[in-house]
Amino acid sequence: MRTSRAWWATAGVLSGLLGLALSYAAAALLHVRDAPVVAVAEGITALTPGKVARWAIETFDTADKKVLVVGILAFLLVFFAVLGRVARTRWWLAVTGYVVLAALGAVAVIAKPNTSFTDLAPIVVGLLAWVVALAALAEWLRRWELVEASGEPVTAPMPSRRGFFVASGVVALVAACGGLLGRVAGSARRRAEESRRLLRIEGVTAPDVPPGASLGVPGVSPWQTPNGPFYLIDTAFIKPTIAPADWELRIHGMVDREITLSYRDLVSREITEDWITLNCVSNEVGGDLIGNAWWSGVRLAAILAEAGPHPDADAVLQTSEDGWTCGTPLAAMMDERNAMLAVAMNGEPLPIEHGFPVRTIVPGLYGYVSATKWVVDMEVTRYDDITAYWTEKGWSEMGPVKIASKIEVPASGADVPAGDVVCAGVAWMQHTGISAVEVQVDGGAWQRARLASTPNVDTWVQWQATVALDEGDHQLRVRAVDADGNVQTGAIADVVPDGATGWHTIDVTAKA
Ligand SMILES: Nc1nc2c(c(=O)[nH]1)N[C@H]1C(S)=C(S)[C@@H](COP(=O)(O)O)O[C@H]1N2
Ligand SMILES: [Mo]
Repeated sequence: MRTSRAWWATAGVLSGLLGLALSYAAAALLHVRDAPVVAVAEGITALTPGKVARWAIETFDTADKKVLVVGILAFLLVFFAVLGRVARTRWWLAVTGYVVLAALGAVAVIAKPNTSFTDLAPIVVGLLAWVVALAALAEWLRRWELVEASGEPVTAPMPSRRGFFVASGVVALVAACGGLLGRVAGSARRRAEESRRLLRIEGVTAPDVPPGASLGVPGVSPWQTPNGPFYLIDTAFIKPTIAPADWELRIHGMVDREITLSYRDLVSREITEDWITLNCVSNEVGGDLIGNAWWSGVRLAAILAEAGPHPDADAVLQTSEDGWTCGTPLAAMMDERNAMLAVAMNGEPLPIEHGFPVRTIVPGLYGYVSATKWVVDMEVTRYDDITAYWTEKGWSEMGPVKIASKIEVPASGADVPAGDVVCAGVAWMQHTGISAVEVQVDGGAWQRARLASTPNVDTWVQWQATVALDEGDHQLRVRAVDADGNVQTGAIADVVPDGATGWHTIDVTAKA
């Protein structure tokens, strides 16, 4: 009787895994974008207050989502074991447990935008698998217990015990096959990757770094950020995988003519290309959620002009394939700046995680109000009538970038040889430009740094200065001045609600 407790728990875990595996396979087969567990994880993220979400991103870095999914799976394993044991004496309570889990999953799925009934099918499959598998295993366990309880000498091998093991093996095998099937069916990503690899977009060029843009100081971020190390920020657990042939962008709302663009329509237009620095509103002072790339795409001003926005419209509500939204000032998309539907990054089709096949790039605005990856919908509208993913969480409606600068060399906390010390880094104020960078030692006078050149006002600029440090501890500080003469403020502001401010300050020790 003792040992059979453990077998009930095992039966619970096996049934639980079977249900998860089959729901995962069903999700993949039905092309439901998220398996239920992932939907729950996304739901938890969406409900997480901004502060906690930021803490998670800082603590686990980009692994934050994996940590959450693994945490949910660990919780489920324990829960399944408990349900197995509960089923021994209170069958209906165990079934209720499954139903509650399934209901949670269903709520998470329904909470996502554009859900249909097929999106719930994986949950129904999983729930049925749980109940059927546990019922089958429980049947054998009860027989086994009856034989043991009868007190008669047990002749090995006991048929009921063997029956339980055979049934368990079958459940485990089906679960494994289900998991495998899910993986195979999850080939959407592979298809998108394949089409991306074969894609050649006419008019897209791979640039060289403009002469003079890089000062070549070791330790400073490369002026052109390669695609691999380019920072990644989004709310998608599983990145949307859209083959160009399946992509469409609908432009509608307060317009004279609704437009639907296919990928072919888009890339047959004139391609515009530019160096543009993209940064995240969540970038702390001195942080590295920033990158500079050569973007190729089609100017949004031309496309929007064709749609004919109404004069009283002031915003564009952009939606991505995975349901993320942001509100962008219509004016910023239509003025002389190079706001574009980007199809390539650094001369290559967009990497899938950076928005393949099409994303928005608007110079001068933080990503959260402009840089929609996997963009599929643009509604011309009014700010008064909309909210978006991050504004619902307390971030500002408007997100123009703020002037900023940082010291990359020497590294914070470094030991440097006393004497003349090279100090270098980057500064940025996209769509305005930087006119000067100044450094300060131990609160003394501000010293002008040398600036590299830039091809336009939309990129960051490298700077370099030489400061004299005598032996001992020192504090180095940097600030920038924009092309309009505005000096970067030293007032410290948090990243919420519209971007951090303050002078990047580091400590170094000069040694003889
Ligand atoms: N679909 C989608 N697009 C998105 C986001 C997102 O969560 N989902 N995040 C935005 C934010 S906050 C930033 S800073 C940029 C980051 O773009 P990157 O990951 O290519 O660097 O993408 C923007 N576009
Ligand atoms: Mo961001």
